[in-house]
Amino acid sequence: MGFGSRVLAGNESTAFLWFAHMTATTLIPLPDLDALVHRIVAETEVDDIHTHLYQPAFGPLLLWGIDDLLVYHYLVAEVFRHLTIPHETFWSLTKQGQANLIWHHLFLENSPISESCRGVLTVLNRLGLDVKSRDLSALRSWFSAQNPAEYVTRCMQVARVRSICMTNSPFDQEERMIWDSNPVRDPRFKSGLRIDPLLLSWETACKELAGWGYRVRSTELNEQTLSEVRRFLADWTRRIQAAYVMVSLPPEFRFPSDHDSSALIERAVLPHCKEFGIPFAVMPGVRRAVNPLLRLAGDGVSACDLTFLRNLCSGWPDVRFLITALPRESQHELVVLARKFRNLHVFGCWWFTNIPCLIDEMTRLRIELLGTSFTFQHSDARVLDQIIYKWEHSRVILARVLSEKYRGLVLNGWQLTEAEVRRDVVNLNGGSFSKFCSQPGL
Ligand code: FIX
Ligand code: ZN
Repeated sequence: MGFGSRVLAGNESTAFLWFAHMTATTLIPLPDLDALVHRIVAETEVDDIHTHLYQPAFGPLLLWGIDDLLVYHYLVAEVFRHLTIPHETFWSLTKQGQANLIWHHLFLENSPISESCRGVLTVLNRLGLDVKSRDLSALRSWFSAQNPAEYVTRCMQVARVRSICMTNSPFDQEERMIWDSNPVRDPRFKSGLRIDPLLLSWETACKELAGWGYRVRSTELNEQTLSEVRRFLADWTRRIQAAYVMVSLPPEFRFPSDHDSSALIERAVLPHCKEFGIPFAVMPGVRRAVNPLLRLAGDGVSACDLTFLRNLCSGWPDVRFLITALPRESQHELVVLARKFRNLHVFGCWWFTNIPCLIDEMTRLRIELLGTSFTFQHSDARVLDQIIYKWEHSRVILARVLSEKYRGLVLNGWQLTEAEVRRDVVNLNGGSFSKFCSQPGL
């Protein structure tokens, strides 16, 4: 079906889609709508608004290639279900040794049908590599011949990702050293200022701030300390050109409360976000280190109370809040909150919710209650190549859900142009986010 064809709703002669720029008279049966929506969703470039990737100038911080794909913490958690060796023995292996074990247990001894395993195969297949020979050494040779800078471009092209937002933490020593060397910015890579230690472990963070020359005292969250915290936030926001300030939160997080985080948020973070006109992104529901033996793979999820979000949105109507929540149980309440507060923008299916059955459920829920005024997905990729699978797997679901929704409109006699479908898809993949971030009058 060409662009600009006209779509008829099966035998419903009054219900049709009207595609713009077209050979206007071609009548297309409704079943073709599906293919068109899939194509538009597949073609439309996305802004990936939360990842753990870095621009190539950050050197070893940018992870990519087969071994990093295999030792992704999602797969580490899965392989321990099959291993009988002590955890420490696994950790004492080299990255390749760990990857060998993961390949053996999750790909050879069992079919790789979990979402994270399937993702590795999607990546390899879309890069044109042979997966059927199951030859890990051959895969390694191919990856070792790639040049990281060119490979970034290739992955972004294959994944049709236009921009990638990094997670940048001043509290990460390795990353700080790179910022200190004033890396030339790659315009495709945006920044998010990550401040978990500041809000969740104030005493330790305070010592670090003091060491960096800020006149802060951990015992007193007084005017001077809070204004120095604001100076710290301002310095880093300018330095990294942060698009937003970001924190992940434990299930028991409350606001307001008598925890240090409350004063820090109320008297430093929120005034800072207001002054710089940038959102505060909150990611609630993660229970860190449920099993510390698994290291990065050991975090879990617990139901969380979103009252803090209602309090933030209603108490600070002139601050914008971004949110992605980890528990499945929070998703309905969250979307209803977004209907009540225009300073709240929901984004992505985070981590344990980034699996097809929940992406499908959450996307329907969000579209049915919010239309296109949310951000459909973010990749949360830690390994560059993952953007290929995370976006492809999600796009298939978005296309399916959208196509069903449009079909319902057509059956009601609504007419719709291809340009309108493209507009909706753009909005769901970064357009609504940009509008939200630059919305005047908040
Ligand atoms: O807090 C976060 O940003 C999480 O996404 C990570 O901590 C987590 O480890 C992850 O990679 C999830 O996808
Ligand atoms: Zn993340």
